[in-house]
Amino acid sequence: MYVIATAGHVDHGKSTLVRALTGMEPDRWAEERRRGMTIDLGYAWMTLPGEGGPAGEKLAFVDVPGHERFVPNMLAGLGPVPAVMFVVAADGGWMPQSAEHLAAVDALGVRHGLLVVTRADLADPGPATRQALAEIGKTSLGRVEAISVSAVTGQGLDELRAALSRLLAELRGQARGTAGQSGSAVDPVRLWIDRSFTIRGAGTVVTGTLPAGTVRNGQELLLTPSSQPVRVRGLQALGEPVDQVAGVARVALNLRGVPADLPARGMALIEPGRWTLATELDVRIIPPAVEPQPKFPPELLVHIGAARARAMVRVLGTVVAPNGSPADRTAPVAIYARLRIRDPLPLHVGDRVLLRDPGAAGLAIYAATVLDPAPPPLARRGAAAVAVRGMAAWPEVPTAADLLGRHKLMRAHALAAAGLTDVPAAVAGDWLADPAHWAALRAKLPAVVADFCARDPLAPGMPTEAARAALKLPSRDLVTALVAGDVIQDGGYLRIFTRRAGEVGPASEPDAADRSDQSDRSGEGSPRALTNDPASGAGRLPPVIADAVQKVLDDLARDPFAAPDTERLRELGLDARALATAARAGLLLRVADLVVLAPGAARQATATLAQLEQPFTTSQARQALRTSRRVAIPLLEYLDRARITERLPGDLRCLRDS
Ligand SMILES: Nc1nc2c(ncn2[C@@H]2O[C@H](COP(=O)(O)OP(=O)(O)OP(=O)(O)O)[C@@H](O)[C@H]2O)c(=O)[nH]1
Ligand SMILES: [Mg+2]
Repeated sequence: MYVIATAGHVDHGKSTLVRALTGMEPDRWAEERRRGMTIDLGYAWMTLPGEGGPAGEKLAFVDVPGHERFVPNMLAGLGPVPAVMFVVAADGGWMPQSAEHLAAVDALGVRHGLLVVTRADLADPGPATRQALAEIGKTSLGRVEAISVSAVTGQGLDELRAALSRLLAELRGQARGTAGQSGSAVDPVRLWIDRSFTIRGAGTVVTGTLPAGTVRNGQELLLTPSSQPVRVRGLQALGEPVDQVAGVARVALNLRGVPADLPARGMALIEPGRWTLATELDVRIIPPAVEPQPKFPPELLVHIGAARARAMVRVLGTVVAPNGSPADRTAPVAIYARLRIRDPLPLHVGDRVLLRDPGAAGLAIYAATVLDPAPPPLARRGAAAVAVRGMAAWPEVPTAADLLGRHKLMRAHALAAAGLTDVPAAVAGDWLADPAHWAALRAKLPAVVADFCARDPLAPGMPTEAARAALKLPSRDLVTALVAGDVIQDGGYLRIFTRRAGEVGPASEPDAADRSDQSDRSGEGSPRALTNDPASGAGRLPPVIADAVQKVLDDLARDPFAAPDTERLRELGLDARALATAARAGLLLRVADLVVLAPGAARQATATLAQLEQPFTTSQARQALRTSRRVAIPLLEYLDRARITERLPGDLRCLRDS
């Protein structure tokens, strides 16, 4: 089956022609018949003769109104179809809505069609044909066949049927040229609803144009924008019950699970997981070649398929021709904009949307291509300019690699829902990464881990979660996937592999070995307890400080949680800097700037806290550790950071299981 829409000025004979071809009445409403004018979309179909295409092929018409008041209906009819039958009356000639409908056809990127000059019994069709062909030739339709007919005498109707057969032969296997409109039977379903009604005994029925994909009896689809699941309980194509139908097609679906008054024109039935439900989208607008350039109002109407939505427009930037002559240097070749809509539209990258300014005099229509149906927020100053530079470098329809370059990390299902198929291999789970970004993260990880371990020398390593947060990654799995080279992962911790010791250990300043060698040379007077340990790094402490630290450790050996107070530290000549150095060397556990304990205090505290009934209060912990709040609070916070304890509401904590 093929679907073709009519287009053309009011009263030029579109509906009469459809009636003459199909024998069906496209004007369904009494009011339309009384006024002799199409108001809403009409539907009719015919079987084609064999010429130029297979005999018996069905062709469905969507007949649109020509009157300027019904432009939204016209766009809803034209939106999802791949071909157009452009109608001009021989006695009317090229008229305002001829131009407007053609502008809509062009903005939608419709590439297939033919020109029918009607009412040829009333005037010479020559002049109208020549002018219409000239206008059509400038648009996406390009060169089309022209046939003149009279619905009154029947002149030209056989030629028209033959021309329609040839058009369908041309359409077969042809795409409209943008992603998401390729018209293949395996494409995801997005059926734009244009009518909804109730049939007694059957329930809710919707009709629409299915541009691509296959709808099957019993299939579950989602009704946008609410994403309510509905089941196809019955299926008709051109009045005949069928089990399945592939786009392009006109279809009627009997739906289960949806009240009759819910579906409405502009909603869509989509395959779950195959579409991005977009409320924000970045688009490239191809501006009309007119001077002066129109100014975008802050609000426009977005049309796609049979849908129409109000959009807040934020122009991100304009790209002008780089090597244009001075005169047209300011002529934009593309305008990049972010649109915000209230109710989500099911979109793919590459979808052609049409933007319309309803307030403008005449039909102000712009063609736009969806570049990103889920763009990142423009948080920082200058983010819009950066975004424009990025998008301007993309091809007409961006690829998965382009989108990844922008988002850095994306889930495979998000790319699939954006309609992108050229998806690279995942780096972890269903995560995909921009290769350059991934390489940069991998290069950064060792420094992040080393830094953490240097600050917390007695921690068993950097918790994977802490590394995830430090690298601002959305998942710990990504951290795990980044582990390579000197970084090793052990349980929930990351450590640097220390080659010198041939062992895995925390901390390890890369040049610790050199420094301890130096200290060995000049290390006279250092307390044995400190210099004996080859990995301690104590040797780089000035002897005075090493001495003082040893005194602190002696005190702590007697009373492990009685951290020296400021008085005692001053007496020993230990300031925050000295304590930090000692902590970095692994001689002290520094839980706050001026609160130090012996290495191993964390383990000891854990053992003590394990004796308590869980969860425990700070005060219970303080008593069990036989210390003061000055020590207990930073110590507990240290244990929280090391993920040994877990903080609960109400000043409570418990030990984590592992
Ligand atoms: N003489 C003659 N009259 C025609 C022919 N085709 C259409 N008409 C007449 O032209 C008038 C308008 O025809 P419609 O088919 O309603 O025009 P339309 O393009 O569908 O109009 P809208 O849907 O309102 O845009 C009617 O009175 C038709 O009878 C034709 O080939 N010859
Ligand atoms: Mg009509």
